[in-house]
Amino acid sequence: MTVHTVKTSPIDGQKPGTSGLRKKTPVFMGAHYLENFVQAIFDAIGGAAGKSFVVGGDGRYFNDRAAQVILRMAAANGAAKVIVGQGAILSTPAASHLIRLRGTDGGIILSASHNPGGPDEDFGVKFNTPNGGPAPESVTAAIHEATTRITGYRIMDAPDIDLSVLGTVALGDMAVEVVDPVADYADLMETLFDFGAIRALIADGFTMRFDAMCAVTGPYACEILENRLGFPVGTVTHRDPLPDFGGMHPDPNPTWAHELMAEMMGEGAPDLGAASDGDGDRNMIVGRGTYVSPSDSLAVIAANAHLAKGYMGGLSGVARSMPTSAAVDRVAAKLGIDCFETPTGWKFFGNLMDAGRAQLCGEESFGTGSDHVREKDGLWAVLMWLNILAVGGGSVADLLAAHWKEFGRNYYSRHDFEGLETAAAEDMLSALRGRMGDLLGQDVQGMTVIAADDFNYTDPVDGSVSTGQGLRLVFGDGARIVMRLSGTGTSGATLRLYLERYVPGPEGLAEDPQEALAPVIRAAHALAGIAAAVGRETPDVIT
Ligand code: VG1
Ligand code: CO
Repeated sequence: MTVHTVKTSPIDGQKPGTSGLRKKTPVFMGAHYLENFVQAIFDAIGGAAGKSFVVGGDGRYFNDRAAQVILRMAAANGAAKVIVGQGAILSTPAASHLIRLRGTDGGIILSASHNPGGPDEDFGVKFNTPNGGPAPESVTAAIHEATTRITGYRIMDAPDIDLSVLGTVALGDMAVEVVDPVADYADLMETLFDFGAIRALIADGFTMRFDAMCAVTGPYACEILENRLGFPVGTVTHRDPLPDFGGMHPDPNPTWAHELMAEMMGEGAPDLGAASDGDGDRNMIVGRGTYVSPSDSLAVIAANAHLAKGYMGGLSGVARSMPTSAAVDRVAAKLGIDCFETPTGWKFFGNLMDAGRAQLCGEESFGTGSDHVREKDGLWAVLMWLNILAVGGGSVADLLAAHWKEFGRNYYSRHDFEGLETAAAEDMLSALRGRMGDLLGQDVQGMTVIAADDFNYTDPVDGSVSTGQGLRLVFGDGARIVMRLSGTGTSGATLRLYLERYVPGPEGLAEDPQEALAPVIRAAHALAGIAAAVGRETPDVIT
């Protein structure tokens, strides 16, 4: 087994976005592309010599090949050990857990998460730090910098490792330990939730449907929901992970998980419906005939987490991304705990969780999780809902109605405009940014602008500053508009328009969100001139 240093030169655009580096699969499969990026990761963290890493991914096309390349590169770079999920499979939260459980020097996750997979779709690579969380901006910046001055990468000449067999084998001087991707994660869930109470709920006739969307959560959901909790076989649908996700778009929202939505809104729907994304870190929660917005899910979990055994002592604090609705803020205020507002992307929660300041975190984009790992965690959220319903009683609809009655309702929606011309979208936002000062005090759609800015964040733990994280317009009645461009796409630009309006109740709590938000939507279009700037009136996806 010889180690080669292969000559290479920098490849443009290897800049991680909101969550790792994502590109079209053929780009990642191009000459030196993956290798350059992986070498840059090792270089940026001071080399791999003597270190241990976790490697695994969501099983999408090229996952298996990329894992073999990374193993040969880790060995050539002198790593001591790589722990890899069987078949190179690990959900993002399971990888985060394994990094923490084994105390490794980090991990490399192969995933483009909610983006479709396949030979012509998307692939991605993400580095997680020893705390188990996505690399913070300082590390991703160092990785990007390393990609711009790379001259060679180290790789070992060796046959493929058989990753279907559990156990430890040698690759040169490096140990490769192939582990069951599900077992440790499932054990962790049993420490957090009351499986006995959930089993009793099931024995009482409670039914559920979990749509794994042909992505990585299939094996996890089958083991936990069917094998360990006792839901009947077939509760988990689209349960076999496929390299192209069976052509599904593994993003758990009403648009892409339409099969689940149809079942949950139809006759004889199960009590609870849920779906997860490509890499298992997102969740959608649906009750019988009742869609739960992710921002509301976060608030309901914050208010009821004490019903789960892992959280009985009460939450130390909560955090949400800036575009996420303020529903959880109201719960935090009642509980008398801190509520932090961070930029979009899970990497910003890591420091707060490490410092013990935020225990529960969430994003409007179907991401919820706690400090049990350092990633958002789809199945965790589903189990939390099951635990809350099992101990607290009632239906999803009852729980939501009671929550709104107590706290009022933050009507919320996100409108995505996809495939825009990047320059036009950027120009629109910079024009709006330039006019922010003038907008103060203006009346639009019967609402007055009382604050307008571009969100900047100073991390309260390490003082690092992140600028330009989204334009916000706040109105006198508590309504809010946020606009930013997606950092996870692989072609063109996606404008995300986030809309929110608070209704204290007791009247007006059961409106259709799009109707309740109609004036806010009109105000957003009028203020930003979306149609004129990017030529689009209607969004592609509404969540
Ligand atoms: C999106 C979401 C963000 C999430 C990110 C990664 O980012 O808005 O909340 O953290 O995806 O999620 P953006 O930049 O496209 O808005 V995942 O499950 O795709 O890793
Ligand atoms: Co994901």
